[in-house]
Amino acid sequence: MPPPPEHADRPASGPASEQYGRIVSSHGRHYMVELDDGTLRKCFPRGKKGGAAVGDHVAVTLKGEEGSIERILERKNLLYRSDDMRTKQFAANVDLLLIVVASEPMFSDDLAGRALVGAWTAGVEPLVILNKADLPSAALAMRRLASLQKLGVPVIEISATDTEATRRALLPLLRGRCSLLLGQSGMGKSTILNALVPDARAHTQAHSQALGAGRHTTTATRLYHLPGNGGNLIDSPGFQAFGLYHLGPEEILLGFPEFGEHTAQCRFYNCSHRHEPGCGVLAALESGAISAERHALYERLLAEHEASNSY
Ligand SMILES: Nc1nc2c(ncn2[C@@H]2O[C@H](COP(=O)(O)OP(=O)(O)O)[C@@H](O)[C@H]2O)c(=O)[nH]1
Ligand SMILES: [Mg+2]
Ligand SMILES: [Zn+2]
Repeated sequence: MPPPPEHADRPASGPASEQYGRIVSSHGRHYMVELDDGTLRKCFPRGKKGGAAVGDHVAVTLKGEEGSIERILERKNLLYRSDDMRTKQFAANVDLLLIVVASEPMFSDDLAGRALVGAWTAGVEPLVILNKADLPSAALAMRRLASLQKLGVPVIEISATDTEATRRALLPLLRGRCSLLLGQSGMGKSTILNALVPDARAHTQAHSQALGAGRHTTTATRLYHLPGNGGNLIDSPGFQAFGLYHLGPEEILLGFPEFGEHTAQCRFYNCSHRHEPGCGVLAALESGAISAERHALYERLLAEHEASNSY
């Protein structure tokens, strides 16, 4: 059988022992790989090489029950965050980023804005899910999302505790695609996952047992198949920080597509859109065409990037 086109770097005939699969969970140094035949194998990266992420397609060689990851096949994208201490990979080959927010506890505008920038700079389509729509405070959260909605980012309201309604709202959007659930702790990611993947808890336990990893696996990132849907859903641990230190000035601008038309008006070709005279972006900020909150986030990301490169 010829390799599927999205795996162009699969040789038509590799070493007989080499098989292909997808990473469905990661636990420190080892990974769970789902082989093309649907079986799961615990795999280790070859040598000291790390860097594989959940969602990666990989070539592995099997040795008994375990395997080693020989290569990471070509990626469509990689979503990750970074600060001056370290880089944390969320997932690879993501089609849709589900940014989960809620009003109790109230989500952070800053973190939601960063997730959106992360999606756009990686070329991933974003969708904001406002969960806990049953709470009266949800209306306040919705108002705080207005600046993102104005940019054309879709926002849907759900109550994940209403399993049937959640399935009706989300499953059609996730069909045939790989989606990543991202959000702060307490926003309702696990509740959404359990509504969409009814046996998610059982799967999690099976993984933990196979890995001999016990209780510590609760913080792992994991890929689940949406039953009868052809889509996959990746659940990730909640985060309290979302550094984007790896993004340089040009990449940061990709996260602010609404600045684009205004940068054409800037007097200086190398304008940083912060303090320069004759800056089109600052003029748009002044007139209200660009939101103050978005421009403030832009300035924070630039300042963080500069600070991280200055020592
Ligand atoms: N009122 C309400 N509470 C919810 C909803 N979804 C989740 N919760 C609650 O919010 C808390 C955090 O949910 P959880 O799924 O664990 O969030 P996670 O940390 O993002 O995985 C739990 O107590 C849930 O029962 C919802 O739609 N409405
Ligand atoms: Mg959770
Ligand atoms: Zn400018």
